[in-house]
Amino acid sequence: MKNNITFTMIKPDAMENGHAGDILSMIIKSDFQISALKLTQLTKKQAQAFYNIHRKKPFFNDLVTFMTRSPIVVAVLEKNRAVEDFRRLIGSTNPEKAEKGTVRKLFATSMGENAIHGSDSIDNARIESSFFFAGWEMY
Ligand code: 3AN
Repeated sequence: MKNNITFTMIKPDAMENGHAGDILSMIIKSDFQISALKLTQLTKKQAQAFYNIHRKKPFFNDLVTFMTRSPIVVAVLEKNRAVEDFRRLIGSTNPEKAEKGTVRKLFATSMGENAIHGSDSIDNARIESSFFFAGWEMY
């Protein structure tokens, strides 16, 4: 696996509202290389495992229900300082606090339904990428 990667999901709200194309375009125009890409729909078990770190949080069940309700686009992205630059591109978890021009400012509807995921560290980027893609699917 490459060194400078991050992992992203275009979440059900953004998919349902027809924003996948615009979001992928923003990602590519921001100089991220797509290393892996697919459409998939999480099962309840997969969503619970992916968000295991949040299992004790009050929003956990709503998060699992939300993340399983529609297909999502998942991708591995490569760029220098990928994690940091991608977090800047997507904006704050709370769309009301997100900077102008960020993906969440443009497309997120609430804190729970916030359009997009971006890894918070390179270690998690590797774990999350491997959750969805086999080695031979990442270019
Ligand atoms: P981020 O996706 O910005 O890294 P995390 O990892 O803290 O945020 O949270 C994962 C996901 O859990 C968020 N993207 C959001 O969908 C949901 N979430 C986080 N905090 C809250 C909250 N206070 N209320 C509802 N949903 C939340």
